[in-house]
Amino acid sequence: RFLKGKTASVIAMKLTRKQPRLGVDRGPIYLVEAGLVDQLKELGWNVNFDGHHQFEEITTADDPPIGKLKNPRFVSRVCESVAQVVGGHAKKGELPVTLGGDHSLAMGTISGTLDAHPNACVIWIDAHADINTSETTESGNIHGMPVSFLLGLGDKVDEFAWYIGLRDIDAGEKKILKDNKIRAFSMHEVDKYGIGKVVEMADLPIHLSFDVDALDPSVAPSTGTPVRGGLTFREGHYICEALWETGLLVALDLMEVNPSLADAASVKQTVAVGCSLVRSALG
Ligand code: 5AB
Ligand code: MN
Ligand code: MN
Ligand code: MN
Repeated sequence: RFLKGKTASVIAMKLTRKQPRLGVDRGPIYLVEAGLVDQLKELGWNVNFDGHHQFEEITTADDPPIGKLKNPRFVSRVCESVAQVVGGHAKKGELPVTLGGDHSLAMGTISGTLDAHPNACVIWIDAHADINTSETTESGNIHGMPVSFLLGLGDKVDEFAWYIGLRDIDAGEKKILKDNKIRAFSMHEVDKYGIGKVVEMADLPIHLSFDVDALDPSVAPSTGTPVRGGLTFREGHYICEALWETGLLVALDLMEVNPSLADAASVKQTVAVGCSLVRSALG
């Protein structure tokens, strides 16, 4: 309903400096090498491969922490350019699929989506809330903060976030969720109501930001911050399928695939699950 035709733009984000555990930048390369673009073509999409974006010119800059925030200038400038790339595709009526990479990229992807679809809502599938602020963060890693930064942008982002799959929330984050009346479905609700009920609620353009660590580590082991007790293979796919069926999906992020954090078999498994989630979300 919000797209013009069936064109997806695949944007692979290669970047390194944002997490202490390096390697998350290589995730997108693996996903593309696994044949994701051709797989989407087989599903009937015109695919615009927007290449592996690199940010070397930004990484060389001197970037000492601001307060607790690590690599703040780098992250902010990368996200700015991600926003332009995603927004450009979205405005043409395409469905941007951004592969990551560090989840702080979602500040860029979601800003881009909102440029084209100002009333879009965000569905955040994650083991974590990623809503720490520069005050509440203990790690200083910006991938734990994108949602609070986005909310901070103010009135543009009213209808903001739902969360599904939460099971590792910091104390400061819990308060933010409560104070902002953000609907969060933890694994407790997924167990209690079933994943089907939990996804039946959107009627706005949907930006799906899927952190692969929402899945159980037995399903997707190659990721930076795995937490036990996650979504099953089927639950993860069901969410993607159900969102596709709404006809409202306008953008997708698949984030936090990190091929440097596991043995070859686990990497292969995680990359395969990642591709398969994207295929499910795109029909
Ligand atoms: B991810 C933690 N809450 O703020 C923090 O993988 C973890 O994008 C953040 O969801 C995990 O550092 C970020 C402890
Ligand atoms: Mn996470
Ligand atoms: Mn995340
Ligand atoms: Mn992470």
